[in-house]
Amino acid sequence: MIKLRHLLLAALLALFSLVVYSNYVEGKPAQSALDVKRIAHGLQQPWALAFLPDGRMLVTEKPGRLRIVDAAGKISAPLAGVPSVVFKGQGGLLDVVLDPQFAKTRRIYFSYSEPRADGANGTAVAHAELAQDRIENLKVIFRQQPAIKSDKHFGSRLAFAADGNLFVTAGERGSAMQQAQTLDNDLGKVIRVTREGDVPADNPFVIRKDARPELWSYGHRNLQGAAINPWSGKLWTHEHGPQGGDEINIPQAGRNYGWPIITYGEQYGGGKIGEGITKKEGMEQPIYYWVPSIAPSGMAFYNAARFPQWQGNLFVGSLKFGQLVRLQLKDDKVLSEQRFDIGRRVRDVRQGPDGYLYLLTDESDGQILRVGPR
Ligand SMILES: [Ca+2]
Repeated sequence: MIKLRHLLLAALLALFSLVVYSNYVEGKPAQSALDVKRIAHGLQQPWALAFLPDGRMLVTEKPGRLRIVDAAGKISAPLAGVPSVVFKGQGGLLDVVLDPQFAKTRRIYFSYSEPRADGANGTAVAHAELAQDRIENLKVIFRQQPAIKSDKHFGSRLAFAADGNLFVTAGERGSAMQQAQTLDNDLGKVIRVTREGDVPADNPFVIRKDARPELWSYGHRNLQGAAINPWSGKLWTHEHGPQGGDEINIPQAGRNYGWPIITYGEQYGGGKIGEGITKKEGMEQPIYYWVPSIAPSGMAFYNAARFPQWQGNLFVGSLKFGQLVRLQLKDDKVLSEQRFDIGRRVRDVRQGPDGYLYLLTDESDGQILRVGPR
C-alpha cells in the first residue's frame, strides 16, 4: 500500500515537472514579454508559411519539399509535383503564398532557385493547383534573367497587391551586384507581373527599349521580406545590407534604391563599398535601416483584433540575432523598435487567422512557433 502511494506520488511529481519543463521551453525567454508556443518541429530549414482557409499551413522546406502542417502540428508527407530546385547556400524551395482567389482556383504561388543551363541558376516563380497530396498543372510565370553561377541572394518573396498583380523580389545574386543599377536584367530588382506572369500595361519601364518591362524598382541587394501594407495598400520590402545597412523600403514605380552605389553598410571585415557614400541625387533613402545588420527575413503587418497593443505594427524576423523585431509605425515612418529574443534564426513571420503571429525557425530541426504578447 505504502509502495503504491509512493509510486503514485512519484508519477505525479514526474508529470508536474514535465508540465513545468514544457512550459519553460515553450515560454522562453521570460524577459522577452512574449508568449511562445511551439506548434511543430522537425521541419528541415523551413523558409515560408502560408495559411490555408481551413487553418492548416503550407510550409516550404529549402531542400525542395512542400508540406502541410495541421493546427495540432502534424506534418504531412512531402506533396508531389514540386519542381527540382538548386538546394545550395541560400538556394532551394523558398516563398509560398495563396492565390487571392484560392477558394475558387486552389492555386498557390511559390518561388525557388531554378537550375538553368551550364550549371547556372536563377530565381523562378510558378503557380500550381493544390490537390490532396500533390500540386498539379504547374506553370512557371517568372524566370529571373540572366542565370548566374552563384548560391546567394535569390531574394524571392512574393506579395499580391489589391489590384491582383504580383510583386516578386529578386536578389542581385552576390556576384553581379553592379547589375542592380542597370535595367536590362532582373538582378537586384522588384518585379511586377500579372497573376499569369504577363507584364501589366502600367509598369514603369514598358516604354523604354533598354529596360526589361517586368521591372518595378531597382538598386536592391537581397530582399527576403515583402508585404503589402494593409492600410496604405503599398508594397513594403526589406533587404539584407552587406555588413550593416539592412533596409526597409517602400518601393515605388521606377525608383532607384541605390545598391551598390549608396549603402549604410560596409564590406565584410570592414572597408568602403564603392565611394562609401550613403546618399546620392536620384537615389531613394530607406525609410529605416539597421547597423549592425539583423539579417532580416519574413515580414508581417499586424492588423488582427486579437492583440490591440500590436495593431498597426510591422514585424520582421532576424536570422542573425534570433529575434522577432517589432516596429511601431506612423503612416510611412518607423517610430520605435522593440526586440524579442526567440533564441533561433527567424526565417518567416506571418499573421495567423487566429490573430497570433506565426514564426518559422531556420534550422535542421525547424519549428513553427505561435507567438503573442505576454
Ligand atoms: Ca538602398
